[in-house]
Amino acid sequence: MSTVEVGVVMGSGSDWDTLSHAVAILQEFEVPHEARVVSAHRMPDDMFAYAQAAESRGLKAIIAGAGGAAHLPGMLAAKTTVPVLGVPVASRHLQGVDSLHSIVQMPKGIPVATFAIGTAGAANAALFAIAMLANGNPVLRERLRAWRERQSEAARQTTLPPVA
Ligand code: RP5
Repeated sequence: MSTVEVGVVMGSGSDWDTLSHAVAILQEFEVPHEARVVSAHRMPDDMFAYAQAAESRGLKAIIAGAGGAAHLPGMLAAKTTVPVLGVPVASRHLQGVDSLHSIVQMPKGIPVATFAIGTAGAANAALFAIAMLANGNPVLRERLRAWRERQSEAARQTTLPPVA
């Protein structure tokens, strides 16, 4: 039986530079996860199968990243009630604004939680998935609290360069 709790899927191998930032966070928090390419338009049957099996496989969240006409998160969300966290990937021509609009503008009834364009969005999607899982997992909650505290301390320690 699978122990995967968070699925990270992306429309293309070219999205990996972005979505790897989500995977890095999941690894750091030791959250069981998987990462794979599930293209909405190049492998639509696989995409439907992935979404349809998500709940029975025990997935608690799906982080889905795509660029351009980024229909992957919305189509996954249409086929499962497992929460879908959408990450707009920066596209070559429109720098990801197209991806953002494609993912965030879901019509009423099928929500996709949409994050920032690019690597910050990918990392934050993972942190958000962890925050959801932490509702029922005190160990994960403590890891998240400690991670935030380290981040705060790093910000406190910031030294600014002299005025030029
Ligand atoms: C989308 O098209 C992918 O999510 C990717 O961001 C974009 C470009 O894909 P490739 O042409 O690089 O495979 O489906």
